[in-house]
Amino acid sequence: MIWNRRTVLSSLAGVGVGAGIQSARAQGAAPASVSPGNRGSSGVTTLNGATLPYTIKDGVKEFRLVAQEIEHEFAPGTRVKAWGYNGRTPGPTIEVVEGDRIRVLVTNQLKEHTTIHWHGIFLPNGMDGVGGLTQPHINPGETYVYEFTLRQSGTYMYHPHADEMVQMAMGMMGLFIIHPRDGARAVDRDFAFMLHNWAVHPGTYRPDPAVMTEFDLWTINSKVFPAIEPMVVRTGQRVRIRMANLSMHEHPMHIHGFRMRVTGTDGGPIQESAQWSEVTTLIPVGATRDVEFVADAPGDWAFHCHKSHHTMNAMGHDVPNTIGVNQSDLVPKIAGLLPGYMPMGEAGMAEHQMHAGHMEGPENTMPMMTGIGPFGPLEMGGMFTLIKVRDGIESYQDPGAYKHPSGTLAYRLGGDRRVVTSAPMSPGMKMDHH
Ligand SMILES: [Cu+2]
Repeated sequence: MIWNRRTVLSSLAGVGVGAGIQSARAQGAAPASVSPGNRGSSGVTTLNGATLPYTIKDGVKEFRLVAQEIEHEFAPGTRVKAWGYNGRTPGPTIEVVEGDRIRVLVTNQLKEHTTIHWHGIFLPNGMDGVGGLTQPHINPGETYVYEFTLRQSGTYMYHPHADEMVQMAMGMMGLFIIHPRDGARAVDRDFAFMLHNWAVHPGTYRPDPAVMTEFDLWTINSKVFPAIEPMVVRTGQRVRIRMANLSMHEHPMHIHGFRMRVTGTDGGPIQESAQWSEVTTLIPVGATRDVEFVADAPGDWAFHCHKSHHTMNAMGHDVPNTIGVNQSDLVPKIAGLLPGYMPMGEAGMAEHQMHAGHMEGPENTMPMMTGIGPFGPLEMGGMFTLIKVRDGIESYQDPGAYKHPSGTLAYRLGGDRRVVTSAPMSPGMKMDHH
């Protein structure tokens, strides 16, 4: 079946986009750059990310991806030399409409060969991007052209299929989102991100691709809490979250305050009668999941991986277990050998968070637990962020901490049960997500 311009434009209108905006974006887009915002033309917000602009040439949407080494910051305090596309990891999100014909020019600025595989997408075999099998590798300095017509909708991915273990460990991956041509399944807020793991040994600057299971950074769109953008939503809006996982572990992603309908996988949309509800949905390795919910309760709701080691930043895993161990008689002995030694961990690890601000760790290494909320330390890191639901907001800027209405806040038994208003976060300790 052939999709003419009118069909495509009307389908764009169906997902809330005017044709004028679309063509303005297309004309204004510079090749091989990313759009200034993280919100795509059809409305997907890639957390801390960007949408790849395109130009239209002979009715084909033409995109450019440049594979390259980049400087990347997981959160203030930890920077690495990673690999990505167009200056970022994950690469910019490709956002298109079912029926589009697309052309992607892939330039390799790495010092080794690469390819791009279009994960989950129906295409001619020779466009599948498996180096050595369906195409020669893209050597350093070369540009390859992929061109195909999109025959499906849903949430997919792109990633190298060449020296894959290394290139994905270094951060090379991106989202590929195809909107249905009939405008079906429109939502008010449409968020997307990729889950990943990194081995950045404390004090080092390059991810270690040899690590197979013991990673120390767990990221949402290559950021860790508190640097992950919150998902800001107006009360009553219908929300979709698209999650993709190219890490080496599965991630049970957990929502507070709502239940999520699982509405799609990288096999495409799930028909309504077959959708199911969960508050924790597993994102398997090499898969995507779409979930939807109606944000009918205001608040600052946590959203995170439920593997508790995945909401931590860098930590040693080979430490002796000191919980319940009285170390008082050992302190003078150890302090004689290690000046400044502090015993920790007898009652638990919460005190680690309290020391994070003034105890110096290894260079280029964030504290294991971090983030300060209106009521104190959050003791989180890694794959943790917030869904901020607010009544009547006009802007999706971070609205700050939620102010709990009287009578809706847990209180200390025997304490003064006054209305406790959320204290503003102290400057310098706020949850920075840029
Ligand atoms: Cu996880």
